[in-house]
Order: sequence, then C-alpha cells, then structure tokens
Amino acid sequence: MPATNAEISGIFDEIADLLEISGASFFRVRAYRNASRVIKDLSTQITTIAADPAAKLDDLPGIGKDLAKKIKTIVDTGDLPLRAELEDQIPTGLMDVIKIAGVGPRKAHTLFLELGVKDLDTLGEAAQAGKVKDIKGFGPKTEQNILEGIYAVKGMGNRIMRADAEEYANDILEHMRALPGVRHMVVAGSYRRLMETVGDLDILIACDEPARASERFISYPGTSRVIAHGRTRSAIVAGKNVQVDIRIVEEASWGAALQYFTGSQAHSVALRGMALRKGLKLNEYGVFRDGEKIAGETEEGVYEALGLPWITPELRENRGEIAAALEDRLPVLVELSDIRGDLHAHTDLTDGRNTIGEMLAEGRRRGYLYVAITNHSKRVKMAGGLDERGLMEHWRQIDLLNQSMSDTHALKGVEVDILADGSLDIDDEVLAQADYVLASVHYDTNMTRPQMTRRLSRALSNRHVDSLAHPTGRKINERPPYAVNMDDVIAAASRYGSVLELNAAPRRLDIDDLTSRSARDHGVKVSIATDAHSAKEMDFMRHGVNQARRGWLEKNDVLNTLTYRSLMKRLRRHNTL
Ligand code: DGT
Ligand code: CA
Ligand code: CA
Ligand code: ZN
Repeated sequence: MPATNAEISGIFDEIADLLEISGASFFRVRAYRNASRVIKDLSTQITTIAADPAAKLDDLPGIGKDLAKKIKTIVDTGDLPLRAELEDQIPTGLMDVIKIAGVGPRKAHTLFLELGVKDLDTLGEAAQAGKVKDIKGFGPKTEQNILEGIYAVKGMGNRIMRADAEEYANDILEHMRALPGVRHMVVAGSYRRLMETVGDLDILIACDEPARASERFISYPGTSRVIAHGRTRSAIVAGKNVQVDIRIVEEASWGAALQYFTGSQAHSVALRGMALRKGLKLNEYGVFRDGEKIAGETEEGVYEALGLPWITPELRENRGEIAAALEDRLPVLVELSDIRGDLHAHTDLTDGRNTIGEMLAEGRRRGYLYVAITNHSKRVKMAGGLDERGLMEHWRQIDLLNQSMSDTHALKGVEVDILADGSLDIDDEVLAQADYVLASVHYDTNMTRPQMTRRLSRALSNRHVDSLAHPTGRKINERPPYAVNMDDVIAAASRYGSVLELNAAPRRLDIDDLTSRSARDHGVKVSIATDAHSAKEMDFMRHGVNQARRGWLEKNDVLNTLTYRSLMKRLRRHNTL
C-alpha cells in the first residue's frame, strides 16, 4: 500500500503518462499531472490526514472533491482502477520508449499510430530504416537521438564504467586498511583485468582478524544497502548502483584465490583443463597432486605449477594468452611510462578550457616531448570550430610559442570533420600546413554499414590525414558504435599508412580491445590520445594505456611512444606519400 505522498503522486503521474500515450485529451492528462504535483508539494503526509477522522482531504490546498475521492481509493486499495485499465490497453513496451530522452508520451503515441511502434525493438527497427525522421515533428536529429536513446535505456544500470568504479574501489580499500593485520588486499575480477566496464567489484582480502573484516566492510560509509553479510563473504551496494563483493580468504591459499577470482572464467576453465591433463587439480584453494597441495600461496606459484609464466590479468580472456605463454611469446605490453606525448588536445580557442600554454605545461609536467593541439574545424559550430583562416592564425601562434619552449613541442594540429561523403571540411592546401591531422565524424551518423565504411576509408585516403579519431563513435552506456566494418577501416589505414586513435576518454575508449588487437595484427599503429578538453583531462592517458594493454599492444605498436624527432620524420614521410 502506498505510504508516502511521493508514491501516491507517482501513481497519478503514471496515469497521466498512460493517458497521453493512449492519445487522451490534453485537459484530461493535465488534470492528473496537476494532481500529482499538488500531492508532491504537500507538507503533510496524506496517510496521516486520511487516518484522522476530524481532518478532511479536500481541505488541503488544490484538492477538490473528485481528487479527494481518488486519493482515498489509493489509500484504501493501493491503486486506482484506471491505471490497470490503461495498462491493459497499451503495449507495455511503450513505457520503455518514453524513458528515451526527448521522447515523451505524446511522441510515443505518434510513433504507435504512425509506425506501429510497440517497444524499444520495433522503434529501433523503424529508426534504423529511416522511417522516424519522416514523421511530422520528428526529423533526422530526433531519429539519431532515438537510436542513441534506445541503447542508453537498454544498457541503463547494467555495467559501470571502470573509471567510475575506480573511485569506489580506492575509497573502499582505504576504508579497509584500518583493519588490523591486513596481509593482502586486491580488487580482483574484471576490475583487475582492466576491463572498460565492470559488473561488480570483487575485493579479496587475507588478514589476521578475519572476523572483523566483514564487519568493517559493511560499515563502509558509502553503503546504500547490505546484500549479504557472512563470515567469509559479504556484499553491499555502494553509492547508487555499484555492487561490491568481499571474500575473506586464508593467507596460505591467497595466490589460488586471487587467480580464481580474477578470472576470466574462460581463462580459468582453460587452466583447469591444463591442470587435469597434467594429473593436477586446480581450484580456489590451490594446485593439488594426489590430494597434496603443491602451490597456492602465490599467484606466480600457481602458474608455475602448471608450467606457465605468470600471465598479466588484462590478458586473461582465453584469447590465445595461454598458448603464447607456453611458447614464451607473451607480448611485452605498452606502459604509461612509454608514452612520450599526447596527440589529441583542445584549447580554449574552441571548446577546451585551458590555453595552449597551459596544455603544454601539463605535458611538460608529465615528461612529454610533444602535445598535438587539435582544435575542431568549422563544421563543428557548437564547439566554435575554426575555418581555414582561423587555423592558419592559430598555427602561427603555435609556431611562436614553440620558439620560446624547448622541451615540450606543440604540434600544429586540427580535428577536421569528415563530411557525409568522406571528404573533409578544410581545404587540402591548408591541411598540408599542419603537423598532425586528426579526422573524425560528428554528424550524419545514421547510415548503413557500407556507407559509413566507405566514408571513413575515403577520409583515410586523404594523404594529409594522419589519424582517425574515436573511430567508431561509441560512448559507453550512452551511444552505440556506428554501423561500420572495422576490418575494412583497418585495411584502409594500412593501405594509406595512417593510424587509428585509441581515444582514452573513459566513456569512449574507442577503439576497443579487440579492434586494437586487430590493428596490431595488420601492422596498423595506434595512437593513444586523451581528447583532453582541459589540462586535467590529460590524465585520461592511463585509461587509454589500460585498454591498449587489453588489446595486446606493445610499445612499438603505439605511435606516441616515438620521440619527437622520430614522430616528425614519420609524419613528414606519410604526408608526402
Ligand atoms: P563482471 O563483474 O561481470 O565485470 O565480471 P567478473 O569477471 O568480475 O565476474 P564476477 O564478478 O561474476 O566473478 C569474479 C570472478 O570470479 C570471475 O572473473 C571468475 C570467478 N568466477 C565467478 N564465477 C565462477 C565460476 O562459476 N567458475 C569459475 N571458474 N570462476 C568463476
Ligand atoms: Ca566482478
Ligand atoms: Ca562478483
Ligand atoms: Zn577531439
């Protein structure tokens, strides 16, 4: 039974939504919306008044006889019959459709009438087929928003961006360190494997007073709900939606537990199969031969018992790492300290927050040899994109600045917009003056796979283009990748000697791990670049390096591990191809 005013108000709101979806008159819908607002704004709880025989509901401000009756029904029965009636008439999937930003119940009604849209899937098909934009009051921009909105609604709350989870991970570890005698403590699972998103966090701990570990854990101040509370295992929800598991293990089996709870499951299953073939048994307590424990205290020991070198967690996906380990050809993965510069940065001349000087100073603080200043071009009006003249003037400033700085060079760059046909919005003669040209797509993204593939490949065929920025356009939990054949794009990059960007912004991480690996296999270099819109965002580099490591990239696969001289030599050669 609804207890609070907020819940009663919610019922009126839902009825208003349902009425609107079903095409009810404006006045009828408005009556329910008003009721919802009046109730939400009341300073007294309705249930208190309803329980008091001396008080009357219709004495409350804004509540007449009719509404008082409806409220009484809700208080007595928990609902209004109208809600169930409407729910019977209207496809339930339309309630998901109105969760899309910019699609209210009114628009949902139109989509239902015009296109027979019943739920997110039928809406997605219609939008993909370009039918939505032709409806009166919709248009191409709404169609695009809808495609992205479907993706966002479907992905809502499922997985958390690693960078967001990181804040909780560090905070909880900090909280747990107050425990006496912590021997080992690690966040295992997908988090340790450096995945771009995590389903939940898995903390593993070995300590002298295990009984106190669970208590300490569930007393974490950021806990919004305790899911489980046990002696060796507990779970909480931290903040709004970050589930955190903790497992308290024996120090003697630390290595085996760490291996087990780091996963991935596919990797561990493969290891277990190997163990069996060797007459061994592997589980979360150790490696056993004839019931006798031969390893388990350290993770290295576990791998060694199986005849393997230790495999770094970000490779543990059963994607060939075990065979590579057996043959002693595991990649030597790129590290943050290998990075010599940032090849995608914006300044306050367009939509960035800091000056060129400030971006360079941050680069120098990081020990970088170069920072490519890559502001937007004219097509990206919202960001104050530069036209040909603006760019030439901008680059003159950069030349001047470089004369007064010696250790960190600013590259004269641009992030040129790729038009729908794959041509660029800045003249070739001007692009020829740049040190570094990024090309990227910002508009007209709802095209077929072959169209988008041709568009990106054509952009790469321009000899002034050095790199394709955020190649698939995806934003985690927000926007799906373009329909594009990345194999063909990689082939084009290889043909024209250009590189693909691994955009290090945590919500982009574009290209992903598998695409990085494919680029590497085809000899296409990857540039790990932050797309920083402030000096602070240059710290995104570490997220990009994490993703690159999951993609098996080594130092030599990454363009911005080159020194300034080698980079300039390579870029000049590329430009005159
Ligand atoms: P997530 O949380 O969805 O991002 O992915 P993980 O990999 O963190 O998975 P999670 O949290 O369900 O479990 C943590 C680790 O525990 C997982 O990576 C491997 C291990 N694990 C969980 N369930 C099983 C299982 O049934 N078999 C095996 N071999 N390992 C498991
Ligand atoms: Ca997990
Ligand atoms: Ca878990
Ligand atoms: Zn950018």
